[in-house]
Amino acid sequence: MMNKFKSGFVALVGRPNVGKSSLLNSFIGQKITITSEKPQTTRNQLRGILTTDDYQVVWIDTPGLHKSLHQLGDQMNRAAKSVLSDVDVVLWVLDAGAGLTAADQKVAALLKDIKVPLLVVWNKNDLITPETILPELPMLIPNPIQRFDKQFRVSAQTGQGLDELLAEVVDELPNGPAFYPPDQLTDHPERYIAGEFLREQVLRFTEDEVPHSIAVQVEEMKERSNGRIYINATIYVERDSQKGIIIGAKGERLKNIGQAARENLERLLDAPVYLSLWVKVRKNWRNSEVFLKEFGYWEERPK
Ligand SMILES: Nc1nc2c(ncn2[C@@H]2O[C@H](COP(=O)(O)OP(=O)(O)OP(=O)(O)O)[C@@H](O)[C@H]2O)c(=O)[nH]1
Ligand SMILES: [Mg+2]
Repeated sequence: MMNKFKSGFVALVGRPNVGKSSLLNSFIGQKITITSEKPQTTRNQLRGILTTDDYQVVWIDTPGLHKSLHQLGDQMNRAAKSVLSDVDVVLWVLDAGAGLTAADQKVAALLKDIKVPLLVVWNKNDLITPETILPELPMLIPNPIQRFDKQFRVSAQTGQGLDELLAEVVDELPNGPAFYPPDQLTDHPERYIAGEFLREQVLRFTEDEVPHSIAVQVEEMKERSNGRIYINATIYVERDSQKGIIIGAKGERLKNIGQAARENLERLLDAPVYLSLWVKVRKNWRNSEVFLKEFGYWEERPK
């Protein structure tokens, strides 16, 4: 019998906050990448792997493309752009509720010359009525290689339209063997995801510059004989004043951050989790190559 198994890499790209990470989690059926209502949540590429008897789709979540103000932003944009030359399909994600923004137009300019199928995905379709006519994408029409006429209206939140989009994605994939074992969900170790789950809660519990000024390092993650998983992590901030904000009065905010992250971690690891959290200052780390490398935000891949 001929082997008709299909496999390939599918990038989710777009401006910040359109729902790229939410879509990846919905496709995988489990939370592996973090999401938040604040833009610039995702900082690295992360692969989410969906395997069935017939195909393996390796979804690649990327940081939202934006105008960067520091070296961290440069590295994030680099991580998002570097994916484009290396995948079988690109999904350009837009926010149906927001329409076509100036930031989307900048993304479009980057996508103009890519050489693989590009599908336009209007996410957050639950925010508009079915009658709403979405904007045309005139800047893309001149390119004959692309299939910009293929636009999808989906909702990561309700699941609407995802099956149809998945079918189209699989259709575009080449025949070939799986890249990962069928039970593997992501290319990142649990320790990395644990740090991200903590960062996600710091994003939720803080405002203004604080959420963007933090990085999380998991120093230790160990299963003890009682079946509990002990996680020792440090939240890094850029200024002394931010340290106080994270900790909060009588340690209340840090406690809330830990508690919320622990719930997600227990779901991910399927075991009780004990968290030990520290807060430290790394002055201006977002503009330091040394710290960006230490925190895993240095994009080594060629552009
Ligand atoms: N109503 C609605 N909200 C959504 C949907 N998908 C995502 N969101 C919300 O939109 C916000 C941004 O979602 P993310 O998945 O973090 O967006 P992103 O594109 O990954 O953002 P960056 O990582 O910053 O580039 C979050 O508050 C999500 O809950 C959707 O289908 N409908
Ligand atoms: Mg994201």
